[in-house]
Amino acid sequence: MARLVVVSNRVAMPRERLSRAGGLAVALREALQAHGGLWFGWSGEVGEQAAKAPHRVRQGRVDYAVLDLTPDEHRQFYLEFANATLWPLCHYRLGLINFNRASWDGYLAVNARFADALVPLLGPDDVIWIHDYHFIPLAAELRRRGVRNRIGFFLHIPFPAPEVLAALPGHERLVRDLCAYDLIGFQTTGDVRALTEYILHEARGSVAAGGRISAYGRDLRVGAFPIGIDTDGFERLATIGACSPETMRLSESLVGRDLVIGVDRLDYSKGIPQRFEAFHHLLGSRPQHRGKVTFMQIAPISRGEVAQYRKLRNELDALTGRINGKFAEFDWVPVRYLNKAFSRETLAGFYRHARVGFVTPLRDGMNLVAKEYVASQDPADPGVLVLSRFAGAAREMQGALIVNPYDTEALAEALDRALAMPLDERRSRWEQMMAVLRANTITHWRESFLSQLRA
Ligand code: ADQ
Repeated sequence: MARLVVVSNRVAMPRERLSRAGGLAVALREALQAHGGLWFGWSGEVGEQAAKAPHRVRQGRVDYAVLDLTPDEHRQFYLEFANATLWPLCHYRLGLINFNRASWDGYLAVNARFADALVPLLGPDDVIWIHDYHFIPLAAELRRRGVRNRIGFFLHIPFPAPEVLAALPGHERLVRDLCAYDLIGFQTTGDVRALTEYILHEARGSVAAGGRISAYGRDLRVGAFPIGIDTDGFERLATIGACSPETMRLSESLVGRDLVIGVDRLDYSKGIPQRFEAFHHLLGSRPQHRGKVTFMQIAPISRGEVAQYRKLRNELDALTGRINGKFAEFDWVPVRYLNKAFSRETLAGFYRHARVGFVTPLRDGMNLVAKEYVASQDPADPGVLVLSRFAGAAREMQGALIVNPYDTEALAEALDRALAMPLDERRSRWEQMMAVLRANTITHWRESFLSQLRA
């Protein structure tokens, strides 16, 4: 079978512990190992020199090739255009978009430089799979350099509706470049619809059955490939994690109180302040929960150099103080807020211990935390997932209590209902969700994308 070339912003190098890197990195590395492959991307380092050739390492059948970014590239490509323009745009946060031409040029220039470095590493039969919003123009840059290989793209975050996308100066160029791929994969059918509407109404292209697109002189396909998790692996991890010293200590510290858990990168797309407000409202409107429920939010700092993220941190610090100041007792603190990462095993143990998984993004491509929470539950006594309708995962996790994260009272009601839900109902909801997670694992996701790309 043809060699696989994976391109992603961050590359999980061989020395990196995959238990930290997560399910996606494991799945991609497995695919590379199966038939031999190359993983190409940013090293995660910033260096003064814009090296032409990447730094290379080989382990087993996998080559790793990474480039550093210069300080200007890091600012314009990564901090500004990727994370302060495309990220808020794709999450429907037009008010947070920060656009300037220098960063757009920087984004295109990094894609061009990465294409220059990748071309000499490619063989004629390689199948190339590019990931995420950092590298949308990469296929077009490769085509300009004569690359004729099959190239696929998977977008991990939402693809915005045409009215939203049109707010981006340069949207035509971005979609035109997107059409240089042979296969585009999105998380949901909603994302597919957003692109096909753009193709029909803005690009004046055509769309036929099976996601066949003709636009800008190219024929390509688009489809929904909802990403999954390593379901069996997570189940096992949770059984081990449930007996870990950390979970034991968590359990002791709760002295029999119910736990509501939130786990996210500290990001404004995740709806964390809305979650805090809802818990505040629950305690205020339903006094029976005071002293009986603890809400633990785990949110390691992410993209700390971007201004919007610093603002969010301040907001959450203040909310924690406000809720705890108002409701805490000498022997109970309602909110535990931790800016820390934990091992996957510890997280799985915490999930299993929590009566409610509280996942309320304002927009999210998929949200793997929702799926991991479900896979970690004890089948005999599962907890309840409260899930935003705006997470891609809501399309599959129908057994969750589906909520509108903008409606504080409805969120508090859902928490109240989840905390009181009888065992029978919890089990039947959980079984529905587990059946989906068993059918659509991360391996299934990867193989269905790659088999369509190779076809
Ligand atoms: P993210 O926005 O990072 O991913 P998510 O899907 O929830 O969001 O994945 C986060 C991962 O990080 C999960 O595996 C989670 O366990 C882990 N994690 C979070 N907090 C942690 C902590 N404190 N300690 C350890 N691990 C932690 C993007 C998109 C999503 C999409 C994924 C995958 O934004 O919508 O689901 O890619 O496609």
